[in-house]
Amino acid sequence: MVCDLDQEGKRGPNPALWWVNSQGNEVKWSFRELTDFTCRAANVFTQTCGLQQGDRLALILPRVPEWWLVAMGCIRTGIIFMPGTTQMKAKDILYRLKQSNAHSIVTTDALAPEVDSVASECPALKTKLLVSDHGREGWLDFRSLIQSASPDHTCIKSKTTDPMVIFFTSGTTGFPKMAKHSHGLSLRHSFPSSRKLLQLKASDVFWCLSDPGWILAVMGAVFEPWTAGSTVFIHHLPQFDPKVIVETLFKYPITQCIAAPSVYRMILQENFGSLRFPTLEHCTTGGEAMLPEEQEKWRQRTGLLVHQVYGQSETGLTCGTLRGSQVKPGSMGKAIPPFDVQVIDDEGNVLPPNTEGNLGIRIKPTKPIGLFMLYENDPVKTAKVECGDFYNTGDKVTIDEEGYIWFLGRDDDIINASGYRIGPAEVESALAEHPAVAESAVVSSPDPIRGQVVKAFIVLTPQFLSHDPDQLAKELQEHVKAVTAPYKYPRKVEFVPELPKTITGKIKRSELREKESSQMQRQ
Ligand code: BCO
Repeated sequence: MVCDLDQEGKRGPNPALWWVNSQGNEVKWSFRELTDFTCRAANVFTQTCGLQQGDRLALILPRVPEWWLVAMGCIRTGIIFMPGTTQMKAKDILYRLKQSNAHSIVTTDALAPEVDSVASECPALKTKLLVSDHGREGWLDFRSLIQSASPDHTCIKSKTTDPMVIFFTSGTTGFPKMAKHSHGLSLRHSFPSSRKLLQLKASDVFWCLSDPGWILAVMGAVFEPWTAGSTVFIHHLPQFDPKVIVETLFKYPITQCIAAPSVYRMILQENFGSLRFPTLEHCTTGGEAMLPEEQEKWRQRTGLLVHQVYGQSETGLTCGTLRGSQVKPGSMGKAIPPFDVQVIDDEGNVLPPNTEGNLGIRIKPTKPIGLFMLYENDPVKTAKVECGDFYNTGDKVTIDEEGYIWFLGRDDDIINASGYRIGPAEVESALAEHPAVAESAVVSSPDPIRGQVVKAFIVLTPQFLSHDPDQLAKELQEHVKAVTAPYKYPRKVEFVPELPKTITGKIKRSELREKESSQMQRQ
């Protein structure tokens, strides 16, 4: 089990965690130290904070070593942790705390005021833990508590079916759903079928570039590497900068990395002299689709193939191209057992090879280990994604005769912008708070670097009709960045006199989406 980090001193000599930042600071923990610190974190939660198995804890930290202590401390105690990106604003945090009835939150200086501004609306919230070098009134100081806590802790005997983590995931309607996973999510990474994907060894230094708010980081920066005894490499990366990534890959002995396709594209777009990294052996990508030409360009520049994986917050690693197996550029590889992945129609019938349909994961007669349990507090949405004997991902794919799966897109309103899953309602609701917006419709628009970007079609209120459109577009973008997580802001804005609607008044987002796609194709 991942929690037995030290395995009685049997781990290799390499650090378990290696954290660096651009100021030259470094933290290296052995597996023994990590066991010690995560036991201390467990004791802080249960003894100091009075948290119990099944309680919920919101974990909103940037890439700092304490993130790993909190996550592992929760796993040891059975406290359900809920990772979230530090891009969140007060409104996003309030929604999460209320929906989940969170008992505790761990965050940083930057977000503490946002939490304080909404905490009175969250009666279940009992403890607030701050990861900082400074104290703050009403907050417990996580760093000093870790120093004084006992390193003796007995890990709970969790069942595979006990809840472990909740990911908030955007849907086509409304606000994010809570995809609840059991401890089976971590267990699955120890299955031989899962180990074949990256074939990590104790000597590997593995860098997952995803923000720790997403499932990709929980898998790629915790379960995958630590199950193998590899080093988890972390760069603080407060802002994304391709130059820092390239320098890091030259400077440190990183052997494997995983990042969204947009990261690879943004590196390729820059004029770097050489991309022949001295120790990098294996590259993986996930979160959005990568085009064959992009994979080929990366191979030409680095000499390395990019291996695609596919998954959702609901499913974890679902398919991928195993290390050492044939890479079919543009394909996201084959199903990873125990998932039985099939292409299904809307009734759950299995379709033959090379036929477009939905990517389905068989859940009957037995739900596979590693698939989410349910959407918390939402039986209707949980039932909606069940389709015959399958969980319906809603992603359109085909599968070829050899079992390779090819992503085609979605036919609903979800936007996948540079690996972020964004629901239109979240952006439309943020826009609606601005006095200039009478109505808006938010859709995806194709983008050569980010795959897709958020585009907002906006009907203005009469008093703003005479405003300078460029300036107003900028103002609305800044407004969205200020009221919700900025990754959702509309990178494109178009003012329109009216929105296309059905007879019943429903906005026809599909019409706007198609208009965007055909316009981009013509360019
Ligand atoms: O581009 P702009 O500068 O106009 O705006 C950016 C940021 O500058 C800005 N921002 C960030 N923090 C802010 C802020 N503005 C105000 N206040 C703050 N506190 O907001 C915009 C954020 O957009 P971004 O995050 O896309 O920024 P960026 O820097 O361009 O990053 C590019 C990527 C590629 C690094 C980023 O998009 C990214 O990390 N994408 C990957 C996401 C990911 O990991 N997805 C995986 C999900 S899990 C999954 O899919 C399952 C797979 C198995």
